[in-house]
Amino acid sequence: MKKVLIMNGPNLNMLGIREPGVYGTVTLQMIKQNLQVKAAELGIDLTFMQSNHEGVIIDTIHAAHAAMDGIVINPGAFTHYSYAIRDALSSVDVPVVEVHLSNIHKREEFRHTSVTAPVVIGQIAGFGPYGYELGLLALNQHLNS
Ligand code: CA2
Repeated sequence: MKKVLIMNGPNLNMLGIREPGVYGTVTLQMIKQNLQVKAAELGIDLTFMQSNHEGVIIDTIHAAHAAMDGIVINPGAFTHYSYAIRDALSSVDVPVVEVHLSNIHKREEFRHTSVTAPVVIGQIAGFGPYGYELGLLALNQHLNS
């Protein structure tokens, strides 16, 4: 059974709880539950995590080496400036899909840059919570190809 790690960066624990106008009303718990259903359909063993701490995210990426077949990550605001997370992603030999709820390319200028995008297979942005499902499907296809 393939093992996939879903990672979420800072403030994503507030999804559906604060600022519903920007990020919608779906909570991270709801995203997790939906992904668990989709993963079961695909025969994937899913692990889900969220952290507000860069070091915890980096340690979790390192631990995924040899333990996971793939990663779907929404690094949150770390996307735009964390070279440490980028280096961690490129240090492990694990395929990664980057996901964003919002279309970061049509928001503020600082969100247009993703320092992690160059070290992942691909990026999905702008489809809300469905983006995680798309990310899982894309990763699954990559792992099976
Ligand atoms: O669109 C995305 O998924 C983001 O990764 C979300 C990050 C943002 O910094 C990135 O530029 C794009 C922010 C997640 C914050 O989520 C909140 C949810 C509810 C209330 C406040 C923040």
